[in-house]
Amino acid sequence: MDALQRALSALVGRPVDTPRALVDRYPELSAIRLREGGLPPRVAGWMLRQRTVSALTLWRTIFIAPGTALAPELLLHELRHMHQFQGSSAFPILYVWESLRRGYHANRYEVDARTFADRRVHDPRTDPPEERCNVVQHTPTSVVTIERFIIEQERLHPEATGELSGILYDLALAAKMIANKVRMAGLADILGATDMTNVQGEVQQKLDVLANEVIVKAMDHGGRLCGMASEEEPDIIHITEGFKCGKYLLLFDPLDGSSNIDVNVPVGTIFSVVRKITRGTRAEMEDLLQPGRRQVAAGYVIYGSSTMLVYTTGQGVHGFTLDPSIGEFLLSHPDIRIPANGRYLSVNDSYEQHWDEHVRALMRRYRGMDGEHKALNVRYVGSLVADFHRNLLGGGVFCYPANARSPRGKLRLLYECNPLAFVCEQAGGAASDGTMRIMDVAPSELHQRSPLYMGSRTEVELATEILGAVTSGV
Ligand code: AHM
Ligand code: MG
Repeated sequence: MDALQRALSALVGRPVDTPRALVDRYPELSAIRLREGGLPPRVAGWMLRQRTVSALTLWRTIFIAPGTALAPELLLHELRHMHQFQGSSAFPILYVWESLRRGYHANRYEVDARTFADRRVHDPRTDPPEERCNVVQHTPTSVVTIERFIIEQERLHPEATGELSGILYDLALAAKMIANKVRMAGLADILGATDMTNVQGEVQQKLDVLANEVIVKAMDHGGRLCGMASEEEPDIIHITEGFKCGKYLLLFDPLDGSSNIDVNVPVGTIFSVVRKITRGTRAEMEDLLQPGRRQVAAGYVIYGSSTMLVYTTGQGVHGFTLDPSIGEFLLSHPDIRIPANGRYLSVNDSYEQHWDEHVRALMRRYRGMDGEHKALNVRYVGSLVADFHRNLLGGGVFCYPANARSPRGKLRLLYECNPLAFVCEQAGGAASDGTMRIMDVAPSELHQRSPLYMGSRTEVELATEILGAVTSGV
């Protein structure tokens, strides 16, 4: 056994943990797997006529040469190579080609990785999160639209094909159309549309069904998606025949919290993008049932006092506010960081009688009833996007525990938990189902439900501690 382990370790190295202090400071490093030793760094070294290179990234694994210090610059640099890998499976070939053409130091992938690591390490925004997040000041003649922002972000990725950016534009358009419908919802009665038939003689649809249709129609013809799944539909939504299929899939909840519309409470759209993993052009169930850590983009739109779109592609979280006068989403909240400690607790405690004793104990801790934890302020809108958005900006924890009536809770893993967990982790927070990191849960069905504890890192860690969980990533 020992001999086998030694042989394996000589080939693929041995796993090492990413230092906790580094993950705390750079939460994005929780996405990497580290191995020390093995053949990969040596083979890469031989190619460069050295004994070894200090680090080499292959897909999600970073191989470190023995004795290499785990400096943040190095790990962030390699993390960037991991993103480049995710952007194109042809990355190793493109990398070698770039090195031959421009030389190792001028290789665009190297320049990009150096800039990324350098900026992240020296950017003052990486200091411990403040209670307030950044808000952009636009001048009367210069604004950053979502389009400009996406293009500028894309330039940082030499390997980007523009397809993901296209998906984000199309989603922004769908969001504007839905925002428009939501704004008009209160007028439906006045305009006489409650008899199920509108002025054109068309049957009036419920807003969530309408939002579903808006998104499907905005997304199905761009040639970037090969399929979709919606909380509103039971099965895979295939791309209509005649339209080109792409390599991404979109999962979404078109109008979350839609029962709140009648009482003028904010509602939202939640979305998640994953890459196709099966062969062939049509989406398969396997493509949709991927764990959340494989998401390449995710976000939400909140239709509140203003409409905001917040998204991540794994490079931080950025928020855009819709300026209705020009019909554009403008960058308003760049690089959102969630405060490490919570201020708010969002939970529906009318289920208390159905919770188990551990959940009750956790809620007592959050309320400061044990005399140890600072009491959190309870705020529960009952509209996930609104509750999450407030906690993201102000610090807090959103909980939807399992209970005796709903043993898996209420929220859907693929349409609600995973996308918001990706946003939350990218903002420096955490998300758990009480026993494990949400984004590591392997889904087995499209409409699977999951308990959810999500928000400021300290509060989610308390949840996993009290619920007796062995966690990864939180
Ligand atoms: P929906 O997808 O049917 O709209 O339900 C999801 C909503 C969430 O927005 C919200 O957090 C939750 O349901 C509220 O549920 P409850 O009323 O059980 O607290
Ligand atoms: Mg929902």
